[in-house]
Amino acid sequence: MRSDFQHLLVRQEEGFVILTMNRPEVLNAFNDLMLEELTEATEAAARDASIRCVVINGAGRAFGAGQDLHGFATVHASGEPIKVSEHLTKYHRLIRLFQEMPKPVIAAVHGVAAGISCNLALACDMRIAADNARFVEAFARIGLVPDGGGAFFLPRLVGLGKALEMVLLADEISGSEAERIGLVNKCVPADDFDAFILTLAQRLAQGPTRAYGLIKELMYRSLDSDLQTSLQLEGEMQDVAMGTVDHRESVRAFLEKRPANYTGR
Ligand code: LHQ
Repeated sequence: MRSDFQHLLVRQEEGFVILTMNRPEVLNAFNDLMLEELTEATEAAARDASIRCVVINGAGRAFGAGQDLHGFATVHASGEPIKVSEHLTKYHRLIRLFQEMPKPVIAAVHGVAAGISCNLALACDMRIAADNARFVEAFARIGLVPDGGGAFFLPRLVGLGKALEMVLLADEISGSEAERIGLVNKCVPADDFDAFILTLAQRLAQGPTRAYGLIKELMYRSLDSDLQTSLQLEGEMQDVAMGTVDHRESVRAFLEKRPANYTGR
């Protein structure tokens, strides 16, 4: 994977990659280039079979502050009619990549995660927060609706009532509160955060990657399915999972009373 990006750091580890949004002077607010670079690197990570887990985080003191508002001021000043929906499709591509890549994607959130940065974290498979994390569905603060899949993911994670409270009031949610309401999987002390993320990514990268990909597909497709469709799908997915090298290896390992050695095949 190329790593000479302007606003993205790429740290390649054994079996996983950490993609770090890198515009710390504006709390990693998105400009067009950072979005393009994150999308390109995510696509490369999705394609690369040697990468079995992807971590997304932010440089400096934050995860991300949403869309860069400086660009908004320029657009408003131009007096041109504003059609942001086309621009949003670029974020939608990234969200679909997170969902569709057959390997786990972790959002590692420290400091503030606001606006579309917050919602990109919600589109990842797992979210780990540092105890200094601040989640803000900032949209209503500037008279906008939640974008970046927020209306889809947020109520599914925290329930409709809490989701509406978060988007209507746009108040900050701390890391510990985020854990309590199910917005994140775990809140970790800031001092232990980097080590925790590395250990988790390593664990997932050493797991049964084919099964992880099938699990993602089954779970995400079931969200929009009726029971019968989901039951049908689980059978199809299990047929595939039963044929994987990792499944056979894990059964052998169980019978031989030793840890399984998953190769992701
Ligand atoms: C920023 C930003 C920022 C530029 C901090 N832009 N500079 C809509 C339409 C289309 C496409 C995609 O998405 C969207 C949805 C969106 O995401 S709209 C944007 C939503 N985000 C916001 O409204 C957040 C605006 N920022 C804030 O409210 C605060 O900065 C937060 C609460 C994030 C952090 O507060 P503090 O920790 O007190 O930091 P700060 O305000 O001092 O910010 C530090 C610097 O970062 C500062 O620059 P400066 O030169 O004064 O040091 C800010 O201007 C800059 N910054 N967010 N989105």
